[in-house]
Amino acid sequence: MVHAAVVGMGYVGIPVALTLANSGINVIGIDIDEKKINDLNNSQYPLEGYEPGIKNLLESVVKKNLFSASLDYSDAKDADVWIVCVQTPFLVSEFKPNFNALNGAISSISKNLKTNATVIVESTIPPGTMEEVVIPLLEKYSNLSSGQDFGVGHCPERVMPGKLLHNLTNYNRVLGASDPQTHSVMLDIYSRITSGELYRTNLKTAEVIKTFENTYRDVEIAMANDFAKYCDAIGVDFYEVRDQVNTVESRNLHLPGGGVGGHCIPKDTWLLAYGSRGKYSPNFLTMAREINDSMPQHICDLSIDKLKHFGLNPKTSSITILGLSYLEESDDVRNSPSAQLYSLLKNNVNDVRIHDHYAHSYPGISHTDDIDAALKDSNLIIVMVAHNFYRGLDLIKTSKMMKTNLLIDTRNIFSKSTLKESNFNFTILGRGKSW
Ligand code: SAJ
Repeated sequence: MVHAAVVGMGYVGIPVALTLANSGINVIGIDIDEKKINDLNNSQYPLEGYEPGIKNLLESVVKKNLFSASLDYSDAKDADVWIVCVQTPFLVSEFKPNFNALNGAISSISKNLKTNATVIVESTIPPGTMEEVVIPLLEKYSNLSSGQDFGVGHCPERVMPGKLLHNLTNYNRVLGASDPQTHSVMLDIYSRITSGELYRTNLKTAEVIKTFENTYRDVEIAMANDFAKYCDAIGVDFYEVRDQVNTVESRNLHLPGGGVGGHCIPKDTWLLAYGSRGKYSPNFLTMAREINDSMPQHICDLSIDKLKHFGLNPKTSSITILGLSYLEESDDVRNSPSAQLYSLLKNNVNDVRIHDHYAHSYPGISHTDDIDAALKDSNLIIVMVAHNFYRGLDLIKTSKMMKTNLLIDTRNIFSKSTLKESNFNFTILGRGKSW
């Protein structure tokens, strides 16, 4: 094994490249972003977010000359293994995946692929993509034949921001390939990376395992959201119900919220649906996705109704959204439900503010990390993210800072008694309202 190349220096690619280099083989990280390349070569972690251990690991492998980064695929033309970790977004309005990054990576690899090399895709892709898109593209520019002259594998990523190295070095992994030689190369690679189990299967099964894995979670969350709206409609406390239901073995009701964000859950159901190529429409699964997608609109409707109920004109009111990240205790804002809620509210409400003390920036949204500025003279607070910081807010002080004491808690972080003691007129998603 001479060396490996990892294409896509993002949340997936960087940990893979550094962990692989740390196992003692030379790794080149390839990306199209020159700043990222320069940062990496200067041992600067280029992504936002706190990832335990990653800065030290980067410094160590750069110092040992085991890792370097480049814009140029030809720098890796001697690579024995190529690992592709680029984004694969889905265009819901057109019901098709955006393969620009994948096609770009695979075409460039194809022009630099050496005989007997192995190409492994970690990106999450619709079932059928390896055989119908990746292999033909690799053969097109390399004039090599898959199976004879090079191997192809699919090892779907299983990352979670904030726990990148931990998950990568402990989680089980699925190794999809169509020949034993490629499986043995993948076993060598991934046994260097993780102590978890390595399960061998074929390419399409590996694609389905990953898309099912996340679709399953999306459906679990959609169930919680639909149950919560049902409970609000008939005046029952969803959280009381959930506690009792979850005492029954093999029940695991999830939590409702203002939406489902992140880099993978919002798109993987669509990738799965697309992968059946029209042979089957998983309507139940896509309906669950649409329920989760509708949550920011549901919260927007609750907010406007609440303002009007208390005689306030939305146009001249002020709303404070607490939380911009897609997940508590994270600075990751990808597919942020709060950003979607912000856009919906801005169509109806004059002054919409977003507070977050982790998130750095979001295109088109200027949020603040000053909680007092976010709350002062506001009419309505909407808790969208369960950051611990919000649980510690002095609600009596907060109540006095506001013009009117209206509050919508989508993450059930405040108890009803605390909210009542602080004179808030509140709605808790799934737990009804105080007015
Ligand atoms: N969410 C809810 N209710 C819940 C759980 C989550 O509304 O009960 C929302 C979150 O607020 C967030 C979104 O869903 O906006 C996604 O949350 P997540 O916990 O699933 O976080 P992700 O997107 O980082 O999920 C990743 C996924 N892993 C991969 O795609 C490889 C997911 O499959 C994992 O279960 C999750 O990490 C994990 O827990 O490790």
